[in-house]
Amino acid sequence: MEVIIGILLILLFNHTNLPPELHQDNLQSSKPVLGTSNEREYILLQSSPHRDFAIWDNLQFDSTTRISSIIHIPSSVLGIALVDKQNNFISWLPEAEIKFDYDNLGVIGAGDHLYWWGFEDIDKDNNNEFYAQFAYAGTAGVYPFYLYTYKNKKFTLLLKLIEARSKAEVLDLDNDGIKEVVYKYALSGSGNRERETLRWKDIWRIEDGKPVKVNNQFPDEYKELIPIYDKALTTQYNKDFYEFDYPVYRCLKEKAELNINGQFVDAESCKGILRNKNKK
Ligand SMILES: [Ca+2]
Ligand SMILES: [Ca+2]
Repeated sequence: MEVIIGILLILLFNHTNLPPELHQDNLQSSKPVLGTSNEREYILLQSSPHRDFAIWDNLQFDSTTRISSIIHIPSSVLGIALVDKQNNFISWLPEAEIKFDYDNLGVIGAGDHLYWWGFEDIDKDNNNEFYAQFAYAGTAGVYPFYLYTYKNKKFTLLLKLIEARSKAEVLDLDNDGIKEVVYKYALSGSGNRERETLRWKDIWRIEDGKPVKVNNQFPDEYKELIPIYDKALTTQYNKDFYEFDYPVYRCLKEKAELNINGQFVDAESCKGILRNKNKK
């Protein structure tokens, strides 16, 4: 037994002490290097709009170009840009640039963290879409989701969704070859109870080049929300807190049931109830 543990320890020790160059399998070129973090080296963005910008990660765009997440190193804020193979900056994607907010001495970008991204033809119109979900540090769990279409050599922002405790998925719900965007979120990110129970989801599809909500085409997707609202409306534990939002839970439940019955609705009017209630 001791021998086996010893071998495991040696293997573990050897793995974590690999020479640094063996950890750099994500990099397409190793020079020039601007700095290092625990995870990887930064590749200096050549012809950069700012000297502190580096390439964080790349997606292949075409034979000469990549879609790159760009990091402003001092602030860890990320943006998205087209970059050539020699690491020359070409252009930012719309609304995903890193900007300096001189009034507040801050840096604004698309997010602090890039969760996942993709570049593929999701609506089968022979033009690829680019999508990315970011995260912002903070308890509300705001994870901005961006969806672009690339047509006539131009990126156009189709969707930018920024809600609390959100999660986007790009998947083909009904196996018809067209992918849907499922965006789950909370109507309020102000407290644990709100984040977990004021839940909603919208289902988006690109139709004729425009994003449209198609919630009622996926009635089964709304069945999982009903028990969340029912529990919030009947719980006895900390009932006072839940009671405060009863009108919102009832509104959400009604909307979910309408989608289950095939009638399209979203939760915009429920957001209105929540806003008005909080004003009082
Ligand atoms: Ca497409
Ligand atoms: Ca589909």
